[in-house]
Amino acid sequence: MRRPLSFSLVVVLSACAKGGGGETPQANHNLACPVTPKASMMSAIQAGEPQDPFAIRGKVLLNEDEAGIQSERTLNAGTELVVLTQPNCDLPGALSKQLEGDQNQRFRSWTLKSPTTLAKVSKLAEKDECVLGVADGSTAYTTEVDPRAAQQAHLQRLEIEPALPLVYAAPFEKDVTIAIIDTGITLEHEDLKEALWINDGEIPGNGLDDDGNGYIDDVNGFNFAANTGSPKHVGTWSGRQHGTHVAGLAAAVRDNGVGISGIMGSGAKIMALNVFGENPGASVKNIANAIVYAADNGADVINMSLGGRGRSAAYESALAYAIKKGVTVFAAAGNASQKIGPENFASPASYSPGLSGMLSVASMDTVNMNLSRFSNYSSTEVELATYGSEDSVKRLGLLSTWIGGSFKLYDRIQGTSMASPVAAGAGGLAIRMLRARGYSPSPATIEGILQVSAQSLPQLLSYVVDGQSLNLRTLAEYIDKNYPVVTSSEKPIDPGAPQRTEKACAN
Ligand SMILES: [Ca+2]
Ligand SMILES: [Ca+2]
Ligand SMILES: [Ca+2]
Ligand SMILES: [Ca+2]
Repeated sequence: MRRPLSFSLVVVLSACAKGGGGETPQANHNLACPVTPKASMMSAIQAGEPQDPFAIRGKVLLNEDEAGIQSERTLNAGTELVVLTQPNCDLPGALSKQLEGDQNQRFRSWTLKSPTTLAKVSKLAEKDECVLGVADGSTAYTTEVDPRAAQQAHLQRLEIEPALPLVYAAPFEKDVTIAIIDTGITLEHEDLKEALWINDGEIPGNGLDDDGNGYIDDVNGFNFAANTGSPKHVGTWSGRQHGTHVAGLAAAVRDNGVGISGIMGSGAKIMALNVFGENPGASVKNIANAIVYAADNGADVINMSLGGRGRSAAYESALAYAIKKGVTVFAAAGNASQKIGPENFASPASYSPGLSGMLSVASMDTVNMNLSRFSNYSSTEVELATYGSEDSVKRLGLLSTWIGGSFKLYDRIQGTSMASPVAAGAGGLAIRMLRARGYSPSPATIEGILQVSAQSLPQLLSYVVDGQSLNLRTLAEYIDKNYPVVTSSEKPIDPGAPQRTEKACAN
């Protein structure tokens, strides 16, 4: 069930199969294609002239033929490209002197140290006498399974395996963008870097707001606390690990043979919005600005694994704005083991009952499907429960991505902060599935579907509306059954939120 990554061997090889004519090597720009060199060699022999069989002066191609015009495509730092060089070239240029690998090797690797665009790579390769072309690199893995997915008990409890074939049954190009409003994200993390949202209109590191959205150098998101273009975690405070963990639960890359699996581990992009900076607390101003940024820059889902006490009109208006612009919002219910609601108002979770298109999320233990010991609750105010711990009595959390460096790359923590991105990933799956079927679901529709398709668990009835517990199989089956593929060429429509009476029962 391996799906292509953004830079995957699968993509390159499929391009190869399509371009396999081989009669005119100049026209075939795919460097990974084994047909081209052979064809080229044949014509060279026939012409009786000694010629480098790889000498196709087409340069830089990075799968343009697969995805159309994409010279503005941004390539993240850490991206690995494969460069085809002249044999033993002793005129190293700007690109070739940065290559890794033995100089005798024709194909060498180039890892980008800073983000750049495809157009810039093309220009660099064009000027470099030693470079014949550049292709998308990728790593081929000996296994297609994420090695630590077996340690993610919540994936089994959510029945993700039977859900995924239904979710991805219909092909669909556009990724779902999930904004993580949190403490920042380890952008170079091996299991997150390929899933980062990229602001195509922004040129990195030039000190300019190229796309005119009001934020300078916001390539993967923004740091609202420090007012910088890098949303990476900063400082030395312990909470800085939080955002990376949350992001991995929602959207760490699935089936890449590395680490864990996010709930939406394919077809998702993570927009990193750091509202904490180096502070253990985030201001409402920064959070409200981040919500508006997500809405204005194409997010489909917002996750807020954060909370405080009391109301703020800034929160309310920012949340209403985002939902109106089509963003479904998820918020952690909080970890005080308290009943929340109008008398004990938890911000932003307590806005959820009043907003169709926003859900607050309580936490459950995977070990027994009970409410986690720490989780806030309310049978009228908290709209969904899902896993945020494996065993909250033993303080055993969920495994997800961690910041690395002198710390682990994967670790366990627990909280409603973990349950919320699990639900946000499920929201992303529902959006993807409905869009692929020709619909344009509103946030209210997504909230309704998540609630109606949830399993009602008796042990949760006192804690969550209707005891609703997320289950990905029942979610995907519900959409499959109730939203047939629309083949009309008309503009996609919002199918509308389902009626509560349609609610599925647990079995
Ligand atoms: Ca900008
Ligand atoms: Ca810029
Ligand atoms: Ca993975
Ligand atoms: Ca709601």
